[in-house]
Amino acid sequence: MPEVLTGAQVLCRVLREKGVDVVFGYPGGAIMPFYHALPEFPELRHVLVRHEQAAAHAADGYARACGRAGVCVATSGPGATNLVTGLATAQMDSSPVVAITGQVPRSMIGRDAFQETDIIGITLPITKHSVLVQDISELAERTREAFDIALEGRPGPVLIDVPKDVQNQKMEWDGGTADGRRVAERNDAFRRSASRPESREEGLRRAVALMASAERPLLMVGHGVILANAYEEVRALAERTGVPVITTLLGISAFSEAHPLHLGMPGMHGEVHVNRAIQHADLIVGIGLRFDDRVTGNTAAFAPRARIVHIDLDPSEIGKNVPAEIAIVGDAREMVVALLQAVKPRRCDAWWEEINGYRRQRSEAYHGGLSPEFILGTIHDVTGGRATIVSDVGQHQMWVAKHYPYRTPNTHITSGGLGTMGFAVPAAIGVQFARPGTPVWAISGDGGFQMNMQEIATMIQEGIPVKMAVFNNGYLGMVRQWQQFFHGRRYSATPIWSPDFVRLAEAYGIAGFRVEHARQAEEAVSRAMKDPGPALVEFMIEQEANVFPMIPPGASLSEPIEGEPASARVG
Ligand SMILES: Cc1ncc(C[n+]2csc(CCOP(=O)(O)OP(=O)(O)O)c2C)c(N)n1
Repeated sequence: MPEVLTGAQVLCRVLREKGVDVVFGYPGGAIMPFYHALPEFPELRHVLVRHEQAAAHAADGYARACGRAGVCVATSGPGATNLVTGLATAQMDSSPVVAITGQVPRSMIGRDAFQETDIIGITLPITKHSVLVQDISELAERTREAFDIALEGRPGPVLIDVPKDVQNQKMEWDGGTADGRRVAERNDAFRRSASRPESREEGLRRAVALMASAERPLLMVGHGVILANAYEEVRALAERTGVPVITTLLGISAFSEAHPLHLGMPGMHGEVHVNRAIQHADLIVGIGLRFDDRVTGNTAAFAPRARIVHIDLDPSEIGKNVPAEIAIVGDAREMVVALLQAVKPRRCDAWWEEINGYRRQRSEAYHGGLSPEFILGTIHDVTGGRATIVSDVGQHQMWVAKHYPYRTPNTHITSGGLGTMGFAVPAAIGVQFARPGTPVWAISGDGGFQMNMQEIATMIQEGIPVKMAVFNNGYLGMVRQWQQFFHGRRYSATPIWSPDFVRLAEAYGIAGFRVEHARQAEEAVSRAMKDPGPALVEFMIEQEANVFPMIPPGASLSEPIEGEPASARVG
């Protein structure tokens, strides 16, 4: 007798078949059949978040940390719309997330039924793919495809919307009809044509020639290197050629910052010598990045002397932001291996000497004793550099990017593309699942922390020992900095009140510490680490500290602000 399964059971079977071990979600009317089936699948651990946005960020954090698809689940209507920010975040940063949403029954669709929302329409521009499953007969195939599409090629989020009656429909289970290969084949065909071998080979040949002849070459490394696991190959390429390596915000930790060939971060808050190197370079080999506007500043004035080689898996990225003279479409690792086989050893001593001449003393004026750099150094030292740092969005994010001494691949996780405040705390939950037994720190500002701090409850209920650092400056600091520099110091809507975070920790029953002086930092971080559960450390930092240097929005990389501008004193 063939087994008869409900749609909900089919969904769970496919999740299990895909090796899913954790699902972040929140129940509700239209997804109840799925939740009814879930207890029959003890391999699928469910984590009840406190807000669906957190489910999407947790799935995203999980995916970024282990490279497998992260799964989040929500009900129709408000549950589904609460996922939106998390999906857009995953889309911008190429993270493989599979979102499963309940939908009102098919007979009610289009009738403004209770909790009906067109989540396919809403998420169309912010997912790699989305699909409304119309019948149980296609449910297994669509679900498998969702995983294949999320992970295949350049990763991204996929949403499957499953009407409640489809979850309740029954079918004779024969393992499902297709195996998702159809989509993989289609994508392969697309990729094959986009990365025509002749043009790829020609591109590699020309890139090798340029790398041999350039006097001022740079390697610029992005998230694609982390996604492709190309650390060793990129290091080997740099070492063979002596070319300085720049890591973008999402490329941080793709190349050890202890390595003598590491130069730093480019762009809006990049070091002055890094941006000057870009402006003087005669060759930039970009690997797995999209030349985001936060990296380039005014694109018309970006790297005016450089010929650009752009290596990316996604052909639509090539030439999107900066014109590439040589486009190489392909996996970062494979392409770097191909370069490695052809480049001849060389050195760039004169170029290094020139760059070292650009270096300045750190211009960051910091008046208090408890500097962000000191705090981050303390977290690094106390954790023995083993921690994964998940940062939120704002000034502290830039301080983390600039000052945390990353040595280990893929230990820096942040929302780079969308810049989603509230990301760090829930994403850290997902990271902790992917890396059990290793320290995970969520580092937030007092603003972003208050956007998702409700997730402390999730950590407690699920026994997830994420450590949280809050950089409390009493402001939405990054916006306040812009107001100081560009709006005559009119601090409109940026002072922000916070609860007593130590008492908040107490209310949740977790360890909480406040650090007001540098001398208290090490003990607080150590005690947080020793506590077996989640812990929170609030750092009272200087209220009006700024991130320097800064390229004003729309300016070129040659126009950094390196200290308090005159306009800062106006008003
Ligand atoms: C969801 C969301 N809303 C608004 C913004 C705009 N924004 C960027 S940085 C920032 C201030 C962040 O303040 P805080 O979390 O206190 O961190 P700080 O900059 O002080 O380190 C704001 C409001 C954003 N990035 N994300």
